[in-house]
Amino acid sequence: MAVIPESELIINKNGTVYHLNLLPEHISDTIITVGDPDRVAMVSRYFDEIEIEVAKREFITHTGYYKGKRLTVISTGMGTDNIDILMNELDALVNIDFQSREPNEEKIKLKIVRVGTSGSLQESIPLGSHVASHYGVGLDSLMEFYPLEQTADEQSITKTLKEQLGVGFTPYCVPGSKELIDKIAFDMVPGNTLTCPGFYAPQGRVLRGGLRNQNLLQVYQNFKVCDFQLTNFEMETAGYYAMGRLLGHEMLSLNAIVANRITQEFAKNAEEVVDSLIRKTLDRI
Ligand code: R1P
Ligand code: URA
Repeated sequence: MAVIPESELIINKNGTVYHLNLLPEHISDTIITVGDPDRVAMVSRYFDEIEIEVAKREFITHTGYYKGKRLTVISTGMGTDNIDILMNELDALVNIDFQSREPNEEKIKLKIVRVGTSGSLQESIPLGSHVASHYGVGLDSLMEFYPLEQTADEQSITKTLKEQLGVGFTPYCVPGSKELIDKIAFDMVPGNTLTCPGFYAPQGRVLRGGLRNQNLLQVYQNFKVCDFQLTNFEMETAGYYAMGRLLGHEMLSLNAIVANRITQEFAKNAEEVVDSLIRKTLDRI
């Protein structure tokens, strides 16, 4: 098997992977990810014991035990560019031998669950809901660079969205893990999550920068292919799902709805909505 050069898989002097700053033994195969670095402690405060705490840039990692189960929680910051780094480096930690710089013959499948905040695109999904992303639809450019394969149904969704948005790029569409949905999200609102490359104009928000497509929010809200509709948006889910498909990991994105863009409300108890999603996830993962 090909040796991966030093410039491609960068290993720090202390043997840790470049951005995450972690050694293979620092992580569990079951991982909760969050966008906000401060949310890591909101998860690990429920651990019986914290074994490892590592920080570099926006990637804060705590590994410990919750009711006897070894879990890792990592923050990613915002956006799919960070998910590119997170997923490649987590995969390298479990599937590449750092001594020989060769991929291991036997591949480890990680279970990765995102616990994030999100805005609702439907009046029927109110503030405080917990939405499980059955699909992630990406409007970001990450998958322009990977050989992602998509089914005919997935391609029909992204082709229609491209036409309706009138954009020059093709979105991508990938499902989450059915096993993780059944195990963790069985009582949550089933949804299809739009992953946007920004919080303002890409999500139809106007402060002073303006908006090219004045009907953007309506296009998202009314988008329909057979029974496929968009329920909510955020900034990472589709990147996770696509990288999970490419690298062979099991992925689930869970969304605490803190904004409803149709009713134009923002949750006054956003921390509580996130905390109850954290507790559900910890108990079921
Ligand atoms: C924007 O406020 C951020 O919140 C959402 C979006 O995906 C974006 O990262 O997720 P997190 O709360 O997990 O960061
Ligand atoms: N996160 C987002 O990306 N959008 C929202 O509206 C709320 C949280």
